[in-house]
Amino acid sequence: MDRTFKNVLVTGGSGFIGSNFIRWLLGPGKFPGRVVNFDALTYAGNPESLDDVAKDAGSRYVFVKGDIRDRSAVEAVFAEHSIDAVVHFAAESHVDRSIHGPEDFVSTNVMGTFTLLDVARNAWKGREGALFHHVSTDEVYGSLGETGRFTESTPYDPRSPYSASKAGSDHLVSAYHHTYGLPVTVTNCSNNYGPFQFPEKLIPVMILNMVEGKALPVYGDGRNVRDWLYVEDHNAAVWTVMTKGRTGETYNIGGENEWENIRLLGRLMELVAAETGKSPEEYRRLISYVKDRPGHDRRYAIDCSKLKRELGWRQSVDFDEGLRRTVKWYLSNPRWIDRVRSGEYRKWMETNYAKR
Ligand code: NAD
Ligand code: TDX
Repeated sequence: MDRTFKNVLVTGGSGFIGSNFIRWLLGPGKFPGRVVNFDALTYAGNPESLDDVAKDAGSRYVFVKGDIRDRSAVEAVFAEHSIDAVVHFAAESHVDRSIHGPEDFVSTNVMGTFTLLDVARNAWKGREGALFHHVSTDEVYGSLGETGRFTESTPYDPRSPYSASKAGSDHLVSAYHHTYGLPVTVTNCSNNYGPFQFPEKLIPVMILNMVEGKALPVYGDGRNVRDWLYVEDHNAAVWTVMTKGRTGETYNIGGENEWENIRLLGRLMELVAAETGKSPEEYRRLISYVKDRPGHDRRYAIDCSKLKRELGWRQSVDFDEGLRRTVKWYLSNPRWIDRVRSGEYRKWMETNYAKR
């Protein structure tokens, strides 16, 4: 029988994947209980991403501004809302930022996860049916050559401060399960794309720079490969694992959809051109090969056959369709874009990207 929950704590629910998760979960016919979004609102968190949900869901949606490293704030939210499940999205998530400033990554991703785990362990002593779901990344497995795919038993080999901090958090989750019996599930997913992604990641950077006539910065030779998955398919997989997955298990999630960055950029140019009425050639002239990211992982590819075989998950959004939706969304939400670009983000871009 599927697991059921009453009060789900979503950490990082104002970020890209978390906000899409909450909108999806509180949509028709999925989950009758309450969602508590606990988010520190860093540069990457924008509560406006959930304005519609806050209006429509009434008391089924609660926002609490708080930091996962703040033990007393986490304890208070567990006690006040009788939390029986955690979906842990909150993290520092951008690889380039982790290269320039690794400290926040270790602090939030490792110490923050530790704090959450420890509070959950104390809050759930003797309680049946609770679950801590940890959202992680394929980057913990390192970098692939031309062939092969990451499975759940691929040894960890993180290369960036970001992926090392996520690997550390994965190990802590596993340790809390084996040592203290905390009921956990873990997912490691490939690259997500879709609406509400902060314009520092490849796809939104490229869409917005095309529209604004700015250079399109391609790192290195542009031949690095990523495996792309529409954010809603990731979120459906997370919920499938939370409700049907075996505790103590890890499930890989992926799009079975590998693209070299430069080829993806070509497709994106066609889709943006179809919306703006310009020619893809105009965008092609904006391509600018820039210095490579240090330690740039060459290729990611996920084997998600365990998730498909055991839990019956399937992705539902085809890549062209998902990219088309994403392009349309970025072209029709200038207010959201201005809002997220006006904060810390802008300062960081000015000091770091200006030097390239
Ligand atoms: P994001 O950067 O868009 O959002 C992160 C959210 O966490 C923000 O709302 C931010 O305010 C919040 N946050 C950061 N530090 C916090 C703290 N100390 N306390 C409370 N809240 C804090 O990230 P995302 O792309 O939505 O990623 C979400 C999760 O999914 C991360 O754990 C990431 O590692 C994982 N993941 C992301 C991808 C991807 O392609 N984006 C792929 C696989 C896994
Ligand atoms: O301007 C750019 N130019 C460029 O060539 C940017 C932002 C990226 N790139 C390249 C680097 C990567 O090969 O595009 C690829 C994708 O880069 P990102 O969007 O930064 O994603 P990535 O580093 O692959 O990590 C993402 O997927 C896994 C998320 O940011 C992580 O949070 C997630 O865990």
